[in-house]
Amino acid sequence: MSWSSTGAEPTSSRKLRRKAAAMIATVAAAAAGLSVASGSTAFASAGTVAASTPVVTRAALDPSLVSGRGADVGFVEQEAENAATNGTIIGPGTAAYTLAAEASGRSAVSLTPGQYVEFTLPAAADAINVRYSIPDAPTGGGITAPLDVTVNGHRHKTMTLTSQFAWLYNEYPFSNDPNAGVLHPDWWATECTCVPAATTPTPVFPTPFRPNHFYDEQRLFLGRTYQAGATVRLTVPAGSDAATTTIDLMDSQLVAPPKFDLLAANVLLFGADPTGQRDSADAFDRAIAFAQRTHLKVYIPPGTYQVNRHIIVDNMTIEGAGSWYTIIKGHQVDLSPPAPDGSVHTGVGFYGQDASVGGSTNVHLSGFAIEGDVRERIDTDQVNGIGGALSNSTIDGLYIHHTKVGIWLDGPMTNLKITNNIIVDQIADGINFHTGVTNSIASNNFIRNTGDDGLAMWSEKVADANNTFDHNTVQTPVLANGIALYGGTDNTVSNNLIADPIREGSGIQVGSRFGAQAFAGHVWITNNTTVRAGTYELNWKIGLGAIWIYALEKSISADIEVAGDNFLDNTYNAIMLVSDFPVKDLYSITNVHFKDIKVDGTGTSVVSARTAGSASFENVQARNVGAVGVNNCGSFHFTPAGSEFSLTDLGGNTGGGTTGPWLAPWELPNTITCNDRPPVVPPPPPSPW
Ligand SMILES: [Ca+2]
Repeated sequence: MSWSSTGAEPTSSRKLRRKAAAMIATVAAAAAGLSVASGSTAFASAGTVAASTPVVTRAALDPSLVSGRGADVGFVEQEAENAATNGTIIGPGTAAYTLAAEASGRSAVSLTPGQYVEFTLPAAADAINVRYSIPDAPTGGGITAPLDVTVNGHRHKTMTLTSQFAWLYNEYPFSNDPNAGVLHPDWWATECTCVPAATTPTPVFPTPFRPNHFYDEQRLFLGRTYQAGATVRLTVPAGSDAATTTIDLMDSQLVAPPKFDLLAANVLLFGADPTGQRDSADAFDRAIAFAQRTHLKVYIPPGTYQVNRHIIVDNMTIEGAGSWYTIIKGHQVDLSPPAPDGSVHTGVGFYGQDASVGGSTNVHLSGFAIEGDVRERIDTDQVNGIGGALSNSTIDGLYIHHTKVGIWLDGPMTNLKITNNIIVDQIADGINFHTGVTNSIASNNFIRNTGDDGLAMWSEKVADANNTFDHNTVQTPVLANGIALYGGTDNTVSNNLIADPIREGSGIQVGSRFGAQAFAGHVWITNNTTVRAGTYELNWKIGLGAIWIYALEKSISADIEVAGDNFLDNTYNAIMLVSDFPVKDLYSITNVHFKDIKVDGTGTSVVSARTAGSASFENVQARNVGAVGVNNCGSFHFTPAGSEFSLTDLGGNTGGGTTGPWLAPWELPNTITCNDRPPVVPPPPPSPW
C-alpha cells in the first residue's frame, strides 16, 4: 500500500504495566506438532528460569490458546523474555518507536557485551532462527556485530548480525538518515498537531525522528542434530561494536533433507554458480528456455546463486532443494534511465509477465529462498520477491527475505495458490493481491516484520474476488495491519493468527481506502485470533479495534460476517467501526454481523462506533473489559434521537468488566456513550476460556 498518512507520537501511548514475570506460559505441545521436553509450568523472569525448562509459545501465547489457527510451521518459537539470561528484559510496551513495541509479545532481552540469553531446545533441532536488533550507525546505513552461538557449552559459531536492513526514520516513504529533519514540513504532523511549514516558530522535532523497523532475523544451521534439552546460548562477545544487542526470540527446528530432482534442467548445467561468486541470472534464463523446449522442470540444487534482476517465468516449474539449501541472493542495481514501469532500481525477483500483455500462467515455484537487498522504500520500484501476474500457478515453500514486498501481484489474474512460505523482514507488505486477483488463496504462510500490511487485498481499479487468506500467521507488522482488505467481492479471511501490530493499523482491517472498488457480496472474517492488537492511532490519538472497519472513501454495506473470531489482549478496543471525521456525514457502515466471538481483555471498550450505521451481535462473549462495553459516538451529532449508530442484540452477548455487562440493555439500540479517551485498564494475560 501507499501510505501518505503522517504520524506519530512516541511518548503518549500508554505502557502496559504488567511485568514479564507475571506471564505464566505452560509448556505445551509445540506448534509444529513436535513433542516437547516437559509438561511443567514455568515462570519467566530474567536470570531465574531453570535452564532445563523451555517455554514454547506461538505469538507469545500458550499454544493451547491458538490451537488450529495460524500457520502450521516446521519450527517452534521461544521468546527470549522467557529464556535464561543475565541481560535485561525490556517491555512489555506498546509505544510506537520503541524496541519493546516491535518485539514479539512486546518484550525482548537487551544484552550488553558479555551477556547472554540461553534457550533450552524443546525438541530435536539442527537449525535455529534468531530475531534480534542491533543499533544503527550514527549516520545511518547500519552496522554489523557478532553473536556467539554455543550449544551445550561448546562454541559453535559466530553469527554476523546486521542492522543494514533495519532502522527507518521519518515520514513516509521514510529515510535511512537518523539525523534528517522532517521530510514533509507541509504535512500535518501529530507531534506538534500542526503543519510545521505553516507554523511560527517552525517546530523542530528531536532526532532521530520516528525511528522504526528495528529488528531483523537470521537463520543458522547448527551442523548436527541436538536433542530436546540441549541448550543454545547466544552471547554478545566482549568486543562487539553493538552497545546493545536485543534478542526477541529464537525459532528452532529439524530441517528436512534437501530435495534432489535428477529429471530436470539443472541450472548448474547451464553455467549457474552455486558459490554465489558469479552472476547466475543468464544461466537461469538458459535453463528455463531449455526446460520450456523439453517440457522439463528447472531444478536449482543446494547453493547460493547471485541474481540481481528479475527472472521472468511463464508456463514453468522451478524447484529448489528446500529454502534452507537453495538461496537466490541479489544486490540492488540502479537503473538509469528508469525502467518503463518507473523503477529506478531492480533486484532479485521471480516475475510473471505483466497483466497488460496477458500475464503468465502455469508457473510453479517451490523450495528456495529469495534474499533481497532492499534497504529503502521506493513505491515505484519493482523490487519484490515475486511479482507480475501469475494465473493458474503455485508458490510453495519459499523463504523471502529483505525484499520490498514478499509477493506483490498485479492482476487481473486468477487461480494462484500461495502456500507454506515464510516472508520476513520486508520493507513493505508481506503479500498483496493488487488489482483484479480472483479465485486465489494464501494459506499456511508465516509473515513477520513487514513494513506495511502483512497480507492485503487491494482492489484498485478492478475488484479482487473470491479469494481467501487462510491459516496464516502474521506477527509484528511495524506499520499498518496484520491483514487488510481494501474493497473487493466475496473474499474470506479465516483461521489466521495475527499478533502485535504497532502503528497506523491493527489486526484486521476492512477499509474503503486507497481508491479501492467498493466491497460487494460478502466479506467473511471467520475463526481468526488476534492478540495485542487494537493499538493506539497516533494521528487520531485514540485507540483502534483489533478489527477495524473503516469507511473513508465509500460507505460499506456489503454483507460482513465476523464469526468465530477471538480478540485477545486488546490494547484498546476489540472492534472499531469508523468513518473519518471529515466524511462522517457522507459515509456509513451497515450490514455487519458479529457472531460467536470471544473478547478476552480490552484496555477500553469491546465496540467503538464512530460512524453512522448498524451492526448485529450474537453470542459475543467478553471479559476483562476495561471501559464501557460500547463506546457509541455515531456521527457526532448527539441528537435527542441518540447515536446514528445502532446495535442489534441477537442474544448470547455475555460478560463484561468493571462497568458491568458489555452489552447492557441501557446501551441499546443507540445510546450515546461517546468517550474516546477513557482511562485504559490493562487486561490480565489471556487464559483458557
Ligand atoms: Ca519477544
